[in-house]
Amino acid sequence: MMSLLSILSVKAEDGSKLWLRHDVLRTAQVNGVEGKASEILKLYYPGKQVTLNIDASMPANDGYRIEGSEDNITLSAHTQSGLLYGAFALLRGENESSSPFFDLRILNHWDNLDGSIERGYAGESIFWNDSLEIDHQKIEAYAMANASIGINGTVLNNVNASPKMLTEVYLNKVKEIADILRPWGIRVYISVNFGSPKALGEVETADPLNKKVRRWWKKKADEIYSIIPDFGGFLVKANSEGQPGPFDYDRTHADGANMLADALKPHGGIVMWRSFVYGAKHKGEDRVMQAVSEFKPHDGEFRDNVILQSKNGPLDFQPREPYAPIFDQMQKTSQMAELQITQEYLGHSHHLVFLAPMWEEFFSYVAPEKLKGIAGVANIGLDTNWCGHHFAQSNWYAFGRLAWNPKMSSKQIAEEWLKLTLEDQDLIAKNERERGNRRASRKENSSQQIRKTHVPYSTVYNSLLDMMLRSREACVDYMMPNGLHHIFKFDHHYGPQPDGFIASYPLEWCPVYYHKADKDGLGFDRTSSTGSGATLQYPEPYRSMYDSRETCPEEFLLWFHHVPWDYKMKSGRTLMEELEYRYQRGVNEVVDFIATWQEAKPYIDAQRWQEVNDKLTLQLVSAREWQRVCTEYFGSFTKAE
Ligand code: BDP
Repeated sequence: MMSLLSILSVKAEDGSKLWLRHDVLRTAQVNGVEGKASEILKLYYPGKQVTLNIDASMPANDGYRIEGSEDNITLSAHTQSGLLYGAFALLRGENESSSPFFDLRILNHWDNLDGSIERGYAGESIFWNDSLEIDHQKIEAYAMANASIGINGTVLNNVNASPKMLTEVYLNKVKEIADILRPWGIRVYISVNFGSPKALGEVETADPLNKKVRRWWKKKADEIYSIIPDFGGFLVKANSEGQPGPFDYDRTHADGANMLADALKPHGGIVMWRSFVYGAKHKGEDRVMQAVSEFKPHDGEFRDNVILQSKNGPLDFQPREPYAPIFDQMQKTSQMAELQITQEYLGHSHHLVFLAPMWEEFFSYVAPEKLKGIAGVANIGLDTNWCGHHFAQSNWYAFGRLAWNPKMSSKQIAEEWLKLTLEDQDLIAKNERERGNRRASRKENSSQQIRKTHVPYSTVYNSLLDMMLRSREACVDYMMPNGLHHIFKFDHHYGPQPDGFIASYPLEWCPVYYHKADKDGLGFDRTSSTGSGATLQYPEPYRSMYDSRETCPEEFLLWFHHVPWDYKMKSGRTLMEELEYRYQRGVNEVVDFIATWQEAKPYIDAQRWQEVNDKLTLQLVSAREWQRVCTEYFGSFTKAE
């Protein structure tokens, strides 16, 4: 089957086309999702006979069936979105039927209404700005990119939500955006501030059991659905990091979530209630335990249109964390996982870190079957290449593909992305020709000076793939090996600050709270016997495995144990030697990535090659800083009296 690659025109390569390197929306608008599917096929699948067919006997989801031969294909689906996803699958060169694992495949934008983005490293918001102007073309391109990887929902504003979001002016903007996204099968959701009725001055309280408050939210939901009939629902961060919530009125998370759920229920909307909480009810308890402490007692109390949304790890999007035990602990509550695509703790948009291996690791602990959906904190902004780093596009891509099929391997995803995004058949052919010519002329004239030959494309391709697949482990090594966590600089989270302590800050923001380095050793004791007992939140076999220093996987050792400096690791090295070894290994990896990128030069367009090369240089500087600062700081304890 003809693949997308052979029909692309790939000239100006500034990354703006993502993995869809063809002109977006060249034809007249066709309404409806079926319209988009046929439009895409006509445009990018020329000369093919594809019959589109809505088949009500198929399962009622967004899946599709591909039948027939190369030049006479029938694409069937139960829904119009299914046809659209099938059309994109054909463009990727796939010819197998498929259906999505999760019904909810949602991006979370942490975009503020003034256009800034919390933890965004790719420019300002594509949705919001002070002039309230919506760039239709941009948003349509965004919609198409999402549809091409199966994403079917998007939360348009930051979880630290402004109450203004619920005012008429902004809701009309949400409607405008929803109208652009709808033909691409994407629903809109918004983050809401729990205190809105009070903050907007419309009710004197935001108490979820107060009648006026409940009425206010019902009316608000009715108003939203009157202009956006397929509105998805609310995402809520409550009683977390200073946000208002039900605790302000002595009510529970269930009281708060259920009130919103009741308002949305008649319209079919959902509430995604976040479990990212610390420092409210259980202040002083080990931070990684607080979500379970707060939510477990309310398991079973939530309405059926409430979904508890939890980050993959119990702390906060670190380069490596054990999985969050809340996924096991809540057994009567619907749950979804929140992954962070934007690289807040993984080098921002300066570091090349392919995140699929991290998410694959998460799914190896938390069976996707336990989850209703998956949310990804977007890395998208107004930068020409959308994500700040060309390779960061692969993380947006990977999120979508995993939301469709969480059993896909990182390797499969990386291969797809590399082929769609970076390969330039003309350049490959040109270079292969040149290599051939050089070989021929060497044979004819052996005395001719042999110029350095290009590495063949197949070798380069394998190295690029390898680089992507190793990049997350490299990041763990040069930032926080062996279970170290949260030793970032305050506030911006780029770079190391292992000595970080500010008395006026919550202890949970201070690196020293997490690594607990002292003259005896390093690491957070979370064991049941002498530590915080966080291990007890895990079921067997993890509980016992993590609880004992001997059986705890070394990648989590300092997460669960306070370990003597001269402790013998499996490698035979002492703990301190092991850390030194890993920091060095991480740095070496980045050096190797740079060499790989040099080899790839002949095969990559000049602009993207140069931009990635510049970023790799920054990444190496940063990796070396991590290595130097951390080994010096931890080393100073081993030398102490
Ligand atoms: C932390 C971020 C902060 C977010 C918070 C959250 O530093 O900006 O608001 O998570 O997820 O990782 O609510």
